Amino acid sequence: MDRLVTIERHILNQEHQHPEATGVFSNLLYDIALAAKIIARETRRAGLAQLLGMAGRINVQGEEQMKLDAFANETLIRMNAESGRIAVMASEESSGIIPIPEAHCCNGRYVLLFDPLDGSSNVEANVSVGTIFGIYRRISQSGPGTLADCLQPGRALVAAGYVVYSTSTMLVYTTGRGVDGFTLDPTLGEFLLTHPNLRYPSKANYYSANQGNQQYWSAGVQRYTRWLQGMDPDEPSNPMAARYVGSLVADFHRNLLAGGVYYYPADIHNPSGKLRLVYESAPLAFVAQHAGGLASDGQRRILDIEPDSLHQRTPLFIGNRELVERAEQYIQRYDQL
Ligand code: AHM
Ligand code: MG
Repeated sequence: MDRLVTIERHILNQEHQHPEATGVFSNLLYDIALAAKIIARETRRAGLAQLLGMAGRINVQGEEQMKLDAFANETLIRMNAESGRIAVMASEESSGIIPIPEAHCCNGRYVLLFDPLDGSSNVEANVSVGTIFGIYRRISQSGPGTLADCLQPGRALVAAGYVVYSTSTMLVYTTGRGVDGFTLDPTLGEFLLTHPNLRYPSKANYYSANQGNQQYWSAGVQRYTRWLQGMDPDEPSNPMAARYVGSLVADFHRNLLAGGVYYYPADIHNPSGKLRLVYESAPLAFVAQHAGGLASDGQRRILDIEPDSLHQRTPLFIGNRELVERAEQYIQRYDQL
């Protein structure tokens, strides 16, 4: 019989590889896994509990906020605010930094950034949604954590990951030593290691983009799309299949397992694209990088971008390395830079 490895066991095994580890970081990862279980439970119960529908609030991005978003946001905040492990947090659903109560922040060594429920417009249609998180070391020396703690480039991440709430709940994360995936066994209430050492397959099968926006894309992105479809007359290629869930986490996850590229480029209405740098693009870029993939805004590596503000947006091309590099080449060749 295969060895059964729970996420707790896995985190502990990793901690043992670091003799200097104090266990604080491990406990932070447990807290996130527990928050994911609570959100997964609520996602399943959403219909029954009449949580579906708009909460009647507008979030900081000017979008209608679903009740499940608010629940996921509050769960992550409650789980981490008083743990003593975190100096400061920030969330896509909160306008400023989320300060930690004075009594709990000062010894907190880590910074937690998250998109609590990504793809939430899909909730009503029973389509997969997700949580994305990134963890940094604080850079401020003492006292409450600061905005600067939250505005670090993705290359400084110490861990990042995501949770997909779907036919099963999966948590995928990396601390920079390989990417591992865990599936929640609902009968045990445990995340079990089901996808150790995830790597992008060398052959990519899918591309994922909202082609309804195609007419608004730059010439380079439009031409790149034709190449993905095997229709660039100058660069023969095999056509790839299109798959677009509209939940970044779900599209990213499928492309990680089956090989592919997700992109949400800039367009004439949204010159910086749609996705948020610190809550969505940078954490997934860190996962992609450690699975042998790549993430770019079309010109720069996502992990090298220094954020200016919490809710900053960025174009995103993410997935198999060759496909992302190819996007950069098309943009360089066909767009007036
Ligand atoms: P959200 O964080 O408000 O849910 O927005 C992000 C989502 C991504 O999950 C998804 O890939 C994208 O927005 C879909 O956007 P669109 O409907 O424009 O294709
Ligand atoms: Mg999101």
